[in-house]
Amino acid sequence: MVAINIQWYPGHMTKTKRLIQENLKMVDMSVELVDARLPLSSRNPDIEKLMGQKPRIVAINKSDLADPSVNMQWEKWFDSQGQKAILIDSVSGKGLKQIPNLCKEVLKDKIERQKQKGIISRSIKLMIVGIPNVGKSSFVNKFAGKASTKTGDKPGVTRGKQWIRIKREFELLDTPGILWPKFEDVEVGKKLAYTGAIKDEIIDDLETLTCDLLTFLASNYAENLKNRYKLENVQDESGYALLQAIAKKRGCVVAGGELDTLRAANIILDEFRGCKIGKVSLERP
Ligand SMILES: Nc1nc2c(ncn2[C@@H]2O[C@H](COP(=O)(O)OP(=O)(O)OP(=O)(O)O)[C@@H](O)[C@H]2O)c(=O)[nH]1
Ligand SMILES: [Mg+2]
Repeated sequence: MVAINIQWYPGHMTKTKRLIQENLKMVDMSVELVDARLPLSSRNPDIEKLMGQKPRIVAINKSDLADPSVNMQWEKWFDSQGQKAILIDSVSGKGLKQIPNLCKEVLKDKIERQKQKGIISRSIKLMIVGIPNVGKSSFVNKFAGKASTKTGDKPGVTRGKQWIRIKREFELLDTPGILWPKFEDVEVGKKLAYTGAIKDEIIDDLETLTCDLLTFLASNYAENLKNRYKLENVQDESGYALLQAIAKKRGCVVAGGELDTLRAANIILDEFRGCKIGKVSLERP
């Protein structure tokens, strides 16, 4: 079984929680980013508590990496929960054009009240929240139309808070990602690890993790797996047999001819994260 070191709760995450609490009063609403491949597992239950009654929209990011038909189901699901949600891709910018109107819709009453008080041109302050590596800074940059904040393909890039002003109409507060201290549900932890939201360094067994991913792919995305690694049959194979087969195909061998399954595991995780195995959704509503 894959174990994730739950002792891991860096000090900067506690700091981030405090940062969110302290700045909440200053913002009008929040945009919570979730990962389209795992919209529920990538939601931090702490954020729910931290945000309280603050108006919020959910931006289902990285939709370009997830299964398009499942994406649609998620958008509908959030809607059915009374939560405004929108599918976006912060790299191409798809869906981002709708964000301003969505925010104004959510804040309709507040804007109306301000108008009556004679306040008209005040900018809308948005706090961008979400787990590490979900694409918060990329979202901010794309929304701003310029690179205003640092991004990176590993968790923990943004450290402090950062305000970015956008054409007087919006002000965005980028925040560092926060994860929750305990992964009570091993499945949640594993899915986060597949996508790279949890650093590989704190996962005790990358090979077992990869075997579990392969088992999932074999039963849900068999064709993708077969095509990528030129495999004949995947459905009846164990995760470990698949890992070995892929190690062989990719020439992952060490001196003496033994298979280097750890190297193969790293390749597979990289390719999964890079969408080379195809658009995959790890959970459905
Ligand atoms: N394919 C794809 N990649 C994305 C998308 N949004 C962000 N990324 C990539 O995801 C990685 C993380 O992006 P960041 O914007 O740094 O994520 P973050 O949430 O700010 O991360 P932290 O600051 O570490 O919490 C980068 O490699 C981005 O290019 C998206 O919609 N689609
Ligand atoms: Mg960031």
